Amino acid sequence: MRKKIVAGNWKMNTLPAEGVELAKGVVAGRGEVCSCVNFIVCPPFTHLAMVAEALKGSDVALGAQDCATEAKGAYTGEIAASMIAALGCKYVILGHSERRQYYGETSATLNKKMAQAYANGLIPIYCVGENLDEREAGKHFDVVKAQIEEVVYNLTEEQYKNLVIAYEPVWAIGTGKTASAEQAQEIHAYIRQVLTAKFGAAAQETAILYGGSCKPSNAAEIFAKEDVDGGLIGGAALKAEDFLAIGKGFS
Ligand code: 3PY
Repeated sequence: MRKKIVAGNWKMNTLPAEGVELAKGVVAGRGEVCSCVNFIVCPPFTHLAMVAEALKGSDVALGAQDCATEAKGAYTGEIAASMIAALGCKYVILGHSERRQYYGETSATLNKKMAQAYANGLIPIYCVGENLDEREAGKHFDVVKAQIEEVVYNLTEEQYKNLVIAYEPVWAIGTGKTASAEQAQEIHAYIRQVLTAKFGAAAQETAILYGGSCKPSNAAEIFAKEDVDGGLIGGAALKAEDFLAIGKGFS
């Protein structure tokens, strides 16, 4: 039985006090959603300690949105995986398309970040997905395959057991466009096939999340698909009510 996960990627939104209120709202309403759903919130780095405090005593997990490629040292402005782990993070989002697109993250960068995450006991939420041109050219399968082969295939079997994948079509991020449930299932099944080619039966246990304008009105239809194990949620994660409603999308 695969984990059902609803993870909120807050991106560069909320001030610390607002983030704490949001986290408290998630904790307060969490009981209304099946305990089988694993909620994760990923606030900006600056809020991690305060949000960790707000989550105390609940089963809502904390994640960061990124980590550095290096363990420590003279890397001005960077945040090490050990630092976010020390603040109580269990997860770290890596390879989000905004990081790939605006900050030039490549598979080489992401291999280093993955190594740092594992060295510090964090579970990566590794993001893959194609842009609009790639989708229109019918290259989406090749794109996600390469993103997996170049990074995930380098993991040991032990590391692979602690991995979450998020499929986020770039054309559906912040655009209001969503992949149809059928499009999501098609590519999630393909991702699982690519994972199976390397990791065998263990790929049946890997949670593959859908991301990209996932909201209360479309979550249930998408989550009903066999290979969709939850969502990585952007804008709708900024309102506790909507975030929790997405969790109710699991039937
Ligand atoms: C979105 O849904 O916009 C996201 O990018 C989630 O990571």
